[in-house]
Amino acid sequence: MKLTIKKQIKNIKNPDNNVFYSISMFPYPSGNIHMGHFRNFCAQDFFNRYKMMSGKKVLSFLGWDAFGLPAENAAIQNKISAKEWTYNNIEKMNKIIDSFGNYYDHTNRVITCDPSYYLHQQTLFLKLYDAGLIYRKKSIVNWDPIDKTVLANEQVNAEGKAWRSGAQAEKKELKQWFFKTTHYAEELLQGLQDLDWPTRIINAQKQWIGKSIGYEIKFNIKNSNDSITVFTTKPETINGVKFLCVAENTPYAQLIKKNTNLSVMNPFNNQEIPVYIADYVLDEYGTGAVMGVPQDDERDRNFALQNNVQFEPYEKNNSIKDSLQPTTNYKLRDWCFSRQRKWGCPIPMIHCDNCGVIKSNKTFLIEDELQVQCPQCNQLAQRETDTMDTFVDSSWYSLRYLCANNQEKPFDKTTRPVDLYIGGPEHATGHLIYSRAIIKALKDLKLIDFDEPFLKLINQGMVLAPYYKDKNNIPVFLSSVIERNGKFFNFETNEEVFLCGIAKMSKSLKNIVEPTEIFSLHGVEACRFFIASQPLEVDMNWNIDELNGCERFLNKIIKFCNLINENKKKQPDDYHSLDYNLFVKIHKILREANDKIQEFKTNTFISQIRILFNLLEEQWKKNEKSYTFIWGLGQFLILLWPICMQIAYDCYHLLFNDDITKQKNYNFNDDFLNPISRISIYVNNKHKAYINSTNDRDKNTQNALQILGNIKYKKVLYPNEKIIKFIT
Ligand code: ANZ
Ligand code: ZN
Repeated sequence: MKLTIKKQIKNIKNPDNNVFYSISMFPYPSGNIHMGHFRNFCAQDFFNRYKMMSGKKVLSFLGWDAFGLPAENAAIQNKISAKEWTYNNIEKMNKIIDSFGNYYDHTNRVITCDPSYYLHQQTLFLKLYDAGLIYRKKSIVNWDPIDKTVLANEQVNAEGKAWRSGAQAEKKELKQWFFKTTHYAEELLQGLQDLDWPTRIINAQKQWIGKSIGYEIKFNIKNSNDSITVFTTKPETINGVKFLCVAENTPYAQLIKKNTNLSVMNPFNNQEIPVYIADYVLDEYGTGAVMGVPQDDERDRNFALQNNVQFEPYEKNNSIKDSLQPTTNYKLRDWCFSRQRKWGCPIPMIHCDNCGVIKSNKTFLIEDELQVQCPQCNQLAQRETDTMDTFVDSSWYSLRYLCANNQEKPFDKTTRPVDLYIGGPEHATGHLIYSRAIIKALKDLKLIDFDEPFLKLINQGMVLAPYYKDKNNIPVFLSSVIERNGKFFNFETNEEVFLCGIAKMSKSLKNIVEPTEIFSLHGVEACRFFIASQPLEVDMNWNIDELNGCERFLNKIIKFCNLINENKKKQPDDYHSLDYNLFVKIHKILREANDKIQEFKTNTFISQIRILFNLLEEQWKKNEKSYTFIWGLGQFLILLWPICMQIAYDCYHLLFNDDITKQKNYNFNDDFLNPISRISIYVNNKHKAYINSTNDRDKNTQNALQILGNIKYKKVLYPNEKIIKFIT
């Protein structure tokens, strides 16, 4: 039997190969656990447990991304504190997560709204501030007048309405705190090469960083000593330039406002051209000014048509690049991370009338007085009331998990990058950029010795479910729908309902499946098995028929193990012989299954589990019992254990009176090969089969002939104890 070498999974840098640090993106304590959590956390657990079975020390934790606006809003509505609301929810959610059966190290708990976390975050802030990586500047922000907070661009819709309150967002100039993400633009880009991440996330980050190599060209203003410099990636279009456009918030715009008849000279052909202010030019990209080439650029053309600027074909200047120095620009912006919120990590800065805005000499609890003594002049001053964006909290929690009980420091030498990180793709250009940038900064501060937080990333797909509506087009709860003869009914009202499609589980479509409810109906292990049987990175349909199928399969396993156990007790002698053919078959399946889960392909792993079970059942039906058979059943249970721990544990204990968790995953180089000594059979120098060896040459010859179907031969040779050769 020839086994091919399987494609290796990418060899990711792992400082200590015996440790596997593996976490899911930590949840927000909203109070609800949904199937999306279940899928994400359980998938993580499958890999964790598989790694445990392979002898790795698995580090896995569950924490809470516990600051944020919903707690504050709930506090206003429900008259309980944001803190109480948050901790109640954590407790509630923890109970449900416990029932998933996942492994976590609970001795190190990270809850970001806990002082044991956010006080350390303030010390990190101060270090980053000292390093010049944090600064304060005026910027125009989207302001929500109802929620009274700054909104990110993504939080304002096309009509300019705030995402949460629905208020018309206002533009406001405010002083905000920024982290210098741009300092890391090139490193963030280069670092992507070493990451084992989904291609679409890598591409999204590349695009977000937006590296662009171009040239700066200076246009002198007519009758003035001033000039306007543009950034262009197409300098060869210089002869087609019909105007310059500058962005509103630039010093250039000020010049135009002063002199509305401003024109500049094209340095390459001395043509005089007008200058405009246009909102398609970004103030924070390049130089904030562009040269308009209506002939070749669509935005420039639209602008020219609107403003009656004439243009015609022109000659490209292909040698212009020789006289210019290339410059690099990035789309990436510095990160504005201050929020006008109470329920967040305080920013440890002081506003003093005498000294200005200065560093605090201590960290603050949320509840601390706003009035403080200035550390420089001892006068009464105010501490900063803005708090940090929750993405600051989530940028370094993976470091803290490993040493969450360290009271002196945010983290220590035991911290390390995450080997396997699982979470949704929606964080591609948010959390996953912020965290990478902060980790790079912490490395620069020599606080850690690695510069990427997450070595391997997997995005799990969403959990979808069918949704139904009644004849008035009103959604009906999925749990109230039953099928009768191919039609669907609401069993509470007996009215017919109609299947409308499959969509992400949501309250509005009433197609949510409650984890606790479904566990009590089918058992959590059937649900885990169902999750594992779907390709992890693709959206999955929560299909009850398929879940029922999983449940049936698990019941079959239990029944089968009971049956074998009874038989083994009655006829133990049947289970001594070695069946080499069966061994090879099982071996092949085990090899395949192990490869698949190492490639994080749970669905094909499950297929191999099913194939192995079918093989064993077949064997049993043919009444072909052997030591190999019972060994194969044990291996089957070891494979199953990461998915269905309880069933695998109980069955293993029943059959072998041993603890399954003390076993190891099957290994191709394992000694299992050795106790079975085999002989190769050749016919005319062609390898045909193997048989188990006996010490008797004649017996071996007879056995071989039996397999070969009693062929006629001229001669039989025994070059050594491992080979029989027939010459016909
Ligand atoms: C002349 C030209 C002719 C341009 C042409 C493009 C096509 P990327 O690749 O994204 O870097 N540009 C420069 N600064 C800008 C700003 N602040 N806001 C908006 N647009 C800006 O794009 C660079 C190109 O985008 C530059 O090259 C410039 O227009 C424009 F046929 O210059 B180009
Ligand atoms: Zn002062």
